[in-house]
Amino acid sequence: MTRPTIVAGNWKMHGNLGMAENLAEAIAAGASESKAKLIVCPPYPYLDAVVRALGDSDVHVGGQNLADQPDSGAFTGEVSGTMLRDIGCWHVIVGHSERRSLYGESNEQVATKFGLARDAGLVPILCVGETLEEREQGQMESVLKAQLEAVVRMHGVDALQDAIVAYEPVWAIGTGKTASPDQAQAAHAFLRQQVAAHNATIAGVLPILYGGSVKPGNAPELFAQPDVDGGLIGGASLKSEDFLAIAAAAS
Ligand code: G2H
Repeated sequence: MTRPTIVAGNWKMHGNLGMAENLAEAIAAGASESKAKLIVCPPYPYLDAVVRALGDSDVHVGGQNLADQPDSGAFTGEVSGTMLRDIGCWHVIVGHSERRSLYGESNEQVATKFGLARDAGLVPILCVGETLEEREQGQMESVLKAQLEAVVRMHGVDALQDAIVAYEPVWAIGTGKTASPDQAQAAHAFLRQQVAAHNATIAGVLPILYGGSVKPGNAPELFAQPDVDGGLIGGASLKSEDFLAIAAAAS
């Protein structure tokens, strides 16, 4: 089963308007060299400028989060999936570990956001991953299963048909520690098996990205794993040359 390689940049809360525009322009200029499908996820205030800077390149834009409420209402500080779609986003990250740990998002809240993203016509990038403590206590599989099953329980497995999953072990995020290719492959294969238990066809085409200190130097070995379909890149997505070098690791 062949799946496209996807390389998505999560810019987190970094940069300023000029940096966002320059980064988007540089990525757009190099995108045609890449065999991977490219996505960038800037901070909310720069989304519109990045959409414009990317012009008619094939690079897609995504939000880093969306509200857990339907389209509009008195939800100060929130941004809906419909608003993201309205300004040209095609994707949105849901359930990043920083949202789960720093802002207390539960599996159910993440599943709600996942459904609202799809309702808005966005392709959700569902992040899952275990902490170091959970891994050391042998709970990796149960944690991943609970995070994934919350979505399947709420929306059915068909909801994973137009979605992306990103495995991001929390212990590897921004720490410089990357999961080894074997560790990444084991987690990705487990996630795919979980989906296959519901529907083997959907499992076969579901892109599962790896995230956690991906860099140009480790991307080729990670992306060579049979169940690793690309990466969700944080720190290294803030320099166009590094992001494009990671994209170049796609076969
Ligand atoms: C994990 C990743 C991007 P980094 O959060 O989502 O960040 O590559 O900096 O570990």
